[in-house]
Amino acid sequence: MTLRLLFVSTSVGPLGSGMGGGVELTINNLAHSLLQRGHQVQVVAPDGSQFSAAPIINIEGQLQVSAQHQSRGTPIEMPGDSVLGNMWAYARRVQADFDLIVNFAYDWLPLYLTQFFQTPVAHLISMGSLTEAIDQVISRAIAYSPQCIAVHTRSQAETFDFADRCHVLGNGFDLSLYKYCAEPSAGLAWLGRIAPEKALEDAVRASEQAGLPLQVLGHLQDQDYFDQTLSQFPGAQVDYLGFLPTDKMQQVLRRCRALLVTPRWVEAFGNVVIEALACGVPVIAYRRGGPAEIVRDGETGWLVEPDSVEGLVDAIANLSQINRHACRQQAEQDYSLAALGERAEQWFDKILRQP
Ligand code: HBI
Repeated sequence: MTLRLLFVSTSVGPLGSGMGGGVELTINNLAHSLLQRGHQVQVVAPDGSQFSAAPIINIEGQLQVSAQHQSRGTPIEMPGDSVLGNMWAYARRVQADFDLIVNFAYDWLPLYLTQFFQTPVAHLISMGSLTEAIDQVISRAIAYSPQCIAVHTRSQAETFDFADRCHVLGNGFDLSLYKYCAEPSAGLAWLGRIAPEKALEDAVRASEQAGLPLQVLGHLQDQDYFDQTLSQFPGAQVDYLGFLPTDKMQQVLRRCRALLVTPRWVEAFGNVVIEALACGVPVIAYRRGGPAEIVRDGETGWLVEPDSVEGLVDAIANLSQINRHACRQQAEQDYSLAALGERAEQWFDKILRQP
């Protein structure tokens, strides 16, 4: 059965700006995978969004404060002319034209509104547990609509006390965008939003100790943190290339010997891990969160004791044991658009079959 789907985007930035981090790629990939299966998709997003995969409605208003720097007790805050409020006012107006509404914002409002909509609302939760208020409102949404919550990995689900009530969706990518590279010609890579919870400093220190250059790509969210990291390791050879669109990013990534993934927090998934594997690039990651569920230790990369820089350096020294073709094969087996589309349809079916 073809579904008419309304995607309501993250509230922290326009699609295409990089401010939404991994959610931007997730929305793009999920739209592609469902369009390929004959469903209709329309996207609602903050003004200034760029989106090629499906028709997009740009909504004005003030962006939400990013949740990942809030402490557990932080109360919900909404700016005056909230883009989140405006996006959901639009969704309410058009809900009768859709079979299902999918929310991608890690925010209180859409979760709270679940019970007030006639069209079923589904939520793809993009981070682990961060605040009491969000945990409580997700539990309330599950009480009203038991199948409505999906996450990316089991370890992300485990950060919530309703772990067994979440669908684990993984993620999926248009692997044709990532060109396999059998022979690396560059040093190491680090990819992601540049902010303290991503612990770029560990990758810089490890590259300095390994005597290899480090190419850094991603949205520069915290300039002070970045400056402080570079000044801490004057001997490191760090090249910051900015936030690049997928094609330009993979042209850099594919030539690298390995991607270093150094999350200080429980990374919900780690889109960058799949992007590296798709290029044949081994992944060296802390054994923490989503990346630890994805990387096959000793086969498609190395899993390292969390926060151990010497562990990263040892893994870098053992890269020759990793077969780059096995990395590409893993991406094709588990993380293609077809695999994601299949898992998403199963999730939607369960929601739509609820009494
Ligand atoms: N914070 N309030 C809020 N809402 C979001 O949708 C959000 C966020 N912080 C980070 C974020 N989304 C994404 O970058 C991650 O979920 C990937």
